Amino acid sequence: MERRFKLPLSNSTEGEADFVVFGVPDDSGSAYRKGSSRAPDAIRRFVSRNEIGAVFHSGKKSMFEPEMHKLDAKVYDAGNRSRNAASEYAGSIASKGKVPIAIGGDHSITYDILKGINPKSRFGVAYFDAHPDIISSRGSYFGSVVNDLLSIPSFDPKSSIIVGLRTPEDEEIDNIRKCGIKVITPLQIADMGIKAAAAKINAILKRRTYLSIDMDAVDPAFAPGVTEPEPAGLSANEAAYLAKSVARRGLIGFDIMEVVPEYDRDGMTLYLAYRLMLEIIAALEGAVHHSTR
Ligand SMILES: [Mn+2]
Repeated sequence: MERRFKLPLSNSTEGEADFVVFGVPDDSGSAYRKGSSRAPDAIRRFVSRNEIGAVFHSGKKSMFEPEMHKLDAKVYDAGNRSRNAASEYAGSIASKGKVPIAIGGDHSITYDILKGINPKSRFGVAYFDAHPDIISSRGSYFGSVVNDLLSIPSFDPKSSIIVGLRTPEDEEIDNIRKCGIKVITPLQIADMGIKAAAAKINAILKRRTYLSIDMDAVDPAFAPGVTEPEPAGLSANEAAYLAKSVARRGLIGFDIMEVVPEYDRDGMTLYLAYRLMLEIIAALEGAVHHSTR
């Protein structure tokens, strides 16, 4: 039996933490290329063995410092939950005014988590993904997440945006138009510049926001270890910049999905997923205390 690792960012108890991370090792919603179920523990193992991101409180192990300062955030790594338990757990975390952070697993878990959180007032989603995941001819899998979200009464597609989209199917282009969700492609981001792109994304996210990151939003050059790699994606830096600009609004929760360790190279996707998590928490740190839930 391999010993279980905790994320080095875990520095608090469940009761005291503002941010609670949990893994959902489930890829039953993937249509093919399974393996994202192994991501939560692979990320923990990789960053623990390399002592990455152990930055907190004591400051004794500053491997790097998100936003060039030490995080004071209180974070708890709660280990793994089954899909059903994750839904319930995310709800209980959010109801205590903490930010639930999920590591997938396949992207369909995002729906289970938002169903569990069940936001009372209207909310939008910042959905980082190469694919729009808005298939309606089939449900409850990683290709139908955004369409499934439409069944949550407080979900507002018009205050939501798919960031990094580049591979929609015909059916999905129709569904995007029908429900009014916005999109921004990597080429549009390149054309307008990163600052204008961040402003555009935040102008659309008028409401309380959930951030969901499918690692395939990022270019395979930076994140090869994903279920469905698509070329010409966001750079690692663009993804971090845009995710942080969204996180500064305050979030009702966020997740990082679809990492497949088996297709990774030298842990680079595992490391980037963790780096994004640290950067988002750093951006949230200031926002969390004055966000309205
Ligand atoms: Mn996806």
